[in-house]
Order: sequence, then structure tokens, then C-alpha cells
Amino acid sequence: MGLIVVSNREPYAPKRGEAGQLAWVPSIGGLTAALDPALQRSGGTWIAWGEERPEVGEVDLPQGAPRYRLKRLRLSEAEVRDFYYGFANRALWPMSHYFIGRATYQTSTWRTYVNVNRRFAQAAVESFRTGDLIWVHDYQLALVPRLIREALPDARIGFFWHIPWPSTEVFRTLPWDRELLEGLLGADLIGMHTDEYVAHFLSACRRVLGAETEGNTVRWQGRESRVVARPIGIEVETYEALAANPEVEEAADRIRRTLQTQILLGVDRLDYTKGIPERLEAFDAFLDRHPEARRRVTLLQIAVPSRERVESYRQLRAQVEGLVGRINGKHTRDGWSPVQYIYRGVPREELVAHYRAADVMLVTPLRDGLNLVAKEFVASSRDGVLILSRFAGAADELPEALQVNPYNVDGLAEALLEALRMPLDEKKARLQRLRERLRQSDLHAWAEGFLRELAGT
Ligand code: ADQ
Repeated sequence: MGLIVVSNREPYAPKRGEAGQLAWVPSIGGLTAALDPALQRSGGTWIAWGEERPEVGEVDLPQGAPRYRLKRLRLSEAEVRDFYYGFANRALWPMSHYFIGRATYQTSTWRTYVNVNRRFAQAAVESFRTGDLIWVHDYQLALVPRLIREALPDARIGFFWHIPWPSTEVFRTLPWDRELLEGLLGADLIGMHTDEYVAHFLSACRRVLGAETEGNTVRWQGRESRVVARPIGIEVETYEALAANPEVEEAADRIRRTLQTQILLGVDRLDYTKGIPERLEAFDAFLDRHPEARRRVTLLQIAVPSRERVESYRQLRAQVEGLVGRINGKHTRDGWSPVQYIYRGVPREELVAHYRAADVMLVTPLRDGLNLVAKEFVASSRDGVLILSRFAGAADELPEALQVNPYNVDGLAEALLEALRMPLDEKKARLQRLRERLRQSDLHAWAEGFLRELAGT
């Protein structure tokens, strides 16, 4: 039994070596880490947007010891603009994160979304052999399950929705609410990160479609789909091993020696859902209220550039840079600056060195499907404290974190004080309990568990 994975992003990206040869390098991110081993075991096909040039249509991976085929769909400039930036990232992304004020619903981008989803579905149908499992990922491809189902009525199709599923009142603002639900209900098994998202989804099926639901099952047009909460994990052992690596430890020491203060850390894609301006404001309020903390604490914010073609992301970048400048201008004393800002993606070793060096990790999204950074910190830290937004899906699984409301600047400033004053024993005990829970369901268990459930449905 083979596996067909359908996702927007490709698992390996082509890189030209100095001699002009083409190397396929695994993409960083949970999906490649989770599904590449599964595909290597079972064989099959991964279908994705071939974002990186050159225009290679198909390639067998991994290079040198191929186990499965990557089919790379070429999208035109207009398709990328309307399907990816337009509909997925200007309509579905803000709506699902409760930012309806930022959502733009346009018929033209919706049409392109439908057409591009059709192309992904067609590629999956062409690759399918009887008995294969099909696993489709995320909000860019919500229509794909139904489009495949029309061609392959008996195929086993799974879908994972990686972002929040909002309350029905918000979801219904989408002019194509029915179409989206019907697209997803082409799947036999639909996974989300939390029970709350599942409950919202079931409610949308009832209220928007008038579908019948019983427990976690939706009945619609003579078919049944099961909707389950299965939060994604991380590769706990990989992070633990990296954290214990002497070179990473040395890098962490260097970060501490350079700053010479306690370290608060933020690591995020630069996205308006991640609450970075609110975090900076809270740190500013904290320094106003506790002048004794000056020179003793630094906020290190690492932000990865993201979706820069979308205007609101460019505005956010300017806003964050303005805030960093204002706070540093206001509080800087004797060679100490309160905020250090890094605007780039960093290699995993460097990321773990930062997790390891941090006294307090600030994960304070306004809304987040799950949030892997929180889990990566827990697996890497020795005695740090995690401050976690109650609006991150991961909050359900991480109750020993200091949970905060990221909109409450005063509350966030208080949590900072509590974290910085927490006794060592308590910090270690909390981390220990958090880490035990992470170990119970790591990334590979997540992927295997979902596929097993899909095969059994
Ligand atoms: P994202 O919104 O991208 O994911 P997150 O879960 O935090 O959010 O994953 C980000 C990943 O990027 C982490 O693995 C992190 O290590 C990495 N990263 C962040 N900043 C970095 C930097 N400066 N340099 C290098 N790497 C960096 C979406 C949803 C989430 C959900 C995941 C998985 O929005 O809610 O948890 O998918 O389902």
C-alpha cells in the first residue's frame, strides 16, 4: 500500500552546487520531518507546488537512494498571486485566525483557488493506485479531498487542517463557506489540532450545510467523515540531542556572554497572528514599571521573513522595526540595549542554542493553530520558563507553562516578572512535566497514528 501526500510546500528544494549540479535539500519544517520517513517506508508520491526553480517536473527522492516520487506543479505568476497570496493568505488565513478585518474576499482569487486545487487533485488522481492512502494538507488545498473523491469514490482520503478552525460566526463571513466545507468533507478523516477546532468545524457543518453530526462523525450527501483532534508533535529526541551537543552548548554560552543579562526570547515567523508588537509593548511596560530590571534583562526577538508580497506583512515589519527603535531609544543605558532584533531565518543548531540560552521563552500569539516553537523550547531548555498564550492550540497540551492573555499588556508584564523570579526547583519541575507529555506523542507517532487511523476508517 503506497502513500500519496499532497501539500502546498515541497519536501525538498533544489539547490545548484558550485559546479552547476542539482542537489535536493530537505525543507525545514514539521511536514517534511513527519512525512518524508513515512513516504520513504511505504513508497508513493508527494505532490507539491514546485516553487523553487529550475522547472523540474518530477524527481525521485531522496537523491541517491530514491524511495518515492516528487511531482512538482508549476504555477503561473498569476496563479501564485491569486491562489497563494490572494485567496489562501489574504482570505482564509486571516479569517481562520479571527482577523476578519484583514480578510479580502474576492471572486477572482477564489476562482483561481478552485482551479489550482483542481490541478493538485488531478495530479493525485493520476498517481493513485488501488489501495493507496491519500493525505492532503492544509488550508491552501481545502477543496482537494472532494475533487479527488469525484474521480475516486473508494479511495481513502485524509486531510489535516494546520491552522485554527474559527467559531461558525466568523467562518460564515466567507462567501464560499459551503464550498469549503463540502471540499473538506470529501475526506474520510479530517484532523485538527484541538477539540475546540473540531467542535467549531462540526458546528459549521450543521449550521452552514445542515449536515447531520453524531459524535465526531459528519454525514453529508450519503458519505461519512470523521473529524478528530490530533495535535502535531516535534522530533523530541532530535531537539534533546541537539541541545546536549557541546557545540550548541558553546554557542549558547557565547550568546549569554555577549548579552551579560537574563534573556527573554521570541522566535516567530513575522506574522500579525504571532503577537510580536503586543509582546514588545509588554516589555516596554515592564521596563517602565521595574527600572531595576534595566541592564539585567534583554529581549532577543528572532523573526523569519514571511509573505512579504502581502501589504499587511510589510506594514507589520515596519511596525515592529519602529517599536524596537522606540523602546531601545527610550531605555538604552551605558551600552545596554533592551531589545535585540534578528530578522532572518536561522539554522536549527543556532535556534536550539538560543532556546538553550534563554531564561524565558515568550510564545504569545494572538491566535495560533498549535505553535511548534513552544514545543521546541520545552525539548531544548534546561531550566527556562515558557510563557504561552492561551490562544495557541498548544496551550491545551502545555498546562505547566505560564499561560497569558496576549492582549493584556499588564498581565503579560506581570507574567514576565513571575518568570524571572521563579525558583530554580519550580522551573525544572515544570519543564520536566512538560517534556514528559511531549515525549508521549512526538512527530513520528503523530504521522503514523494518523495514517493508521486513516487506513482503518
Ligand atoms: P507556523 O505558523 O509557521 O505553522 P509554528 O508552528 O510556530 O508556526 O512553526 C514555525 C517553525 O518555523 C518552527 O519549527 C520554528 O522552529 C521555525 N522558525 C521560526 N522562526 C524561525 C527562525 N527565525 N529561523 C528558523 N526557523 C524558525 C503552522 C501553523 C501553526 C502550526 C504549524 C504546524 O500556523 O499553528 O503549529 O503550522 O501544524
